[in-house]
Amino acid sequence: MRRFVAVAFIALAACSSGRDVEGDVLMEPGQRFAPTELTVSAGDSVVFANTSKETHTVTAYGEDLPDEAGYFASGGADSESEARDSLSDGLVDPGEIFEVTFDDPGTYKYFCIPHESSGMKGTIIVE
Ligand SMILES: [Cu+2]
Repeated sequence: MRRFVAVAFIALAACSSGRDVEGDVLMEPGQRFAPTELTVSAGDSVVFANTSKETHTVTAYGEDLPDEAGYFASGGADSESEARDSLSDGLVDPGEIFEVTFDDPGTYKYFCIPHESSGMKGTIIVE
């Protein structure tokens, strides 16, 4: 039991500067998406990975979506207002990912609900 506690402590210390998880767009320490703009091809999937120690959401701005496109948000909400109303459902924990497949060309703007006012926003361009 003592040994288990010691191992757990080391694991926490190793993560102090952020979480080791891979993705195409990172939710980085400092409340930002990186890169803030990413261009992909229609049909591609984009993995949003939370490499910070805070929880975040990946939430589409509903009004800015291309005409044909379906709405997307971590947590599976069907609209921006639903996503905002069910914030806790959409939270992506540190070390977790959220994946979206973009079938329709266009520009997709999105944000993190808790950190929208801090400017935590991004854009996916689908060609
Ligand atoms: Cu955030």
